[in-house]
Amino acid sequence: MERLKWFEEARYGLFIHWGLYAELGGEWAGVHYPGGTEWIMRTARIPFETYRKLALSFNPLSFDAEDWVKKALGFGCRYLCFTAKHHDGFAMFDTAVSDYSIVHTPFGRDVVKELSDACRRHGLKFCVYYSQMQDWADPDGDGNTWDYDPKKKDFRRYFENKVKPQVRELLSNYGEIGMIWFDTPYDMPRELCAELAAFVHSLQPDCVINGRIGYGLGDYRQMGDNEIPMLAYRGAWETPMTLNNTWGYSKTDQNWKTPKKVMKMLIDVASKGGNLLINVGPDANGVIPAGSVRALDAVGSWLQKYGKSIYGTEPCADFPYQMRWGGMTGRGKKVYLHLLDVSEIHGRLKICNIETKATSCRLLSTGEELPFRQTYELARDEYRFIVEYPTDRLDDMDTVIAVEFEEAPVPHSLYMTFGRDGRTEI
Ligand code: JFZ
Repeated sequence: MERLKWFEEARYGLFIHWGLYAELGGEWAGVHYPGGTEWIMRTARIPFETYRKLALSFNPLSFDAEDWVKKALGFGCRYLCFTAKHHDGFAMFDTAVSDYSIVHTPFGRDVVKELSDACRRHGLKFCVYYSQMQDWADPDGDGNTWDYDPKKKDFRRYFENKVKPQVRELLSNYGEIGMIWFDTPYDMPRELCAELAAFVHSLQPDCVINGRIGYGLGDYRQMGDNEIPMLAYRGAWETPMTLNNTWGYSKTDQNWKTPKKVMKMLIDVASKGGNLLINVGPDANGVIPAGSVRALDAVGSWLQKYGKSIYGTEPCADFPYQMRWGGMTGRGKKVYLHLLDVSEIHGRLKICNIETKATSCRLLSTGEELPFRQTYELARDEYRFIVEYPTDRLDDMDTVIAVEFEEAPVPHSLYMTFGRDGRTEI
């Protein structure tokens, strides 16, 4: 699908969860609520008339769209997805639907406008997150059972009076939107989801729609939060991932994933043809937490050197052996071996059952040729690819070996039954 081309090339995006909930940082009435702090209105059952008062004090004077976009580029991200409206119903953009929005706060500025303009200035694909079913500010939205009687809810009215007008505003007033990232469709009727998808493409035909529009109506498959499939799904897919344990800002959660852990997941996802959408949750002043910047800057530095082993890669074949040493990415006949943990291999990497003939092996960092050999063991009916690498010149994050094959490598048969002469019968 043509509109997915940029998405599949990108492989790595930055998710930004930012809204009124950043003012609370996971705490309410002296109680800290673990998990997603962006859910605090619901987790703490805060009445809407109380929660909305946060808008009277929201004034993130440190917010700087240019800084966020430059950080995203430094992280090596190729797209940026921003929460235009999360489940609390508060709009981080100028909307005619209600005054429950960022322009009716002391801050008064349209964050979506400033971010979309900055992304366009720097060639970063701008995308918006929109919660199309849950809306705890609206009696006809889903999820607020502590202020409103669910039996009186008229979801179609919510859909017509808030969802479609705001989706129209987002896809009409902010230039090209690379993707709209819908969320938690729950039991939204299929025909409404289909109507919404058609509505999006009537406004911007090239706008990618994520999988959480529901019923497989999206342009790609969406994994659950922090979930990576064991095997490669066919077609485009994406894993949304937190850096700590919450999407929104937390005053206490400093449990950042290490750069190496983020990289390992990025390699794992890319090896299966997926995208990683890694998240940051700026604080009430509009500052991205330093711990998340440090982690993502380190991954960005690695991508600066080795990005060609991630961006634009295609799913690798499923080889039959665990790769405890790291992972394999590639495109066509070029394969990148990512040595993340060499504690078990000591200068010699063996990969079994690659039947395709290799023509060269190089250290990606220096281009130096590495010795390698391929053998076939009749008695075991096993192909062996062995490459030797210098143990004194390893990259502490990830040492990448670029292998060129005669054609895109495929695994030897996975279904072997030995016949009399020791050969396989397939
Ligand atoms: C949803 C939101 O509720 C959450 O606040 C955040 O925005 C996240 C990115 O998306 O959370 C989900 C939605 C779906 C699943 C898990 C968490 N799922 O399908 O497993």
